[in-house]
Amino acid sequence: MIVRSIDQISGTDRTVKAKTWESRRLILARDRVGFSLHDTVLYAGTTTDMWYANHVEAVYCVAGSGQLINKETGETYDIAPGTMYLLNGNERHTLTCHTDLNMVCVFNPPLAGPETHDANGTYPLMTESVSEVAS
Ligand code: 9YT
Repeated sequence: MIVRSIDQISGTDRTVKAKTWESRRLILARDRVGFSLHDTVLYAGTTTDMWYANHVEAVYCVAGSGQLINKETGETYDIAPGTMYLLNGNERHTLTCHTDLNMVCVFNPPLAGPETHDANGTYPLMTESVSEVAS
């Protein structure tokens, strides 16, 4: 069993900051369970373009409000506590934050740890051996 808190991973390589968000990566590839689990805060007033070409991601909103656009279809969705979206088709999407948005995110395959978005909003596919080096 693993028990781990946000406080314990603050200031470690499990906490990754980008321009529009901060991700606390509670479970990573090095934990060897087949997925990663992140507590993410996206900052109020920001818009983030993303395209997880190499991963499936489920995102569950626990606090805040915003708007999601599926760039493949043009559909828009209100994001609020209790709403989940699942990127099961590598969809390009945009998330706009009306307030700070607190999201719980699950990635498969699991992230290795240091991933941030490239110019396309994509995370690289990092291997287990890379994640071992990072641990
Ligand atoms: C909702 C979303 O994808 N935000 C970007 C950060 C990402 N979820 C992460 O690495 O935690």
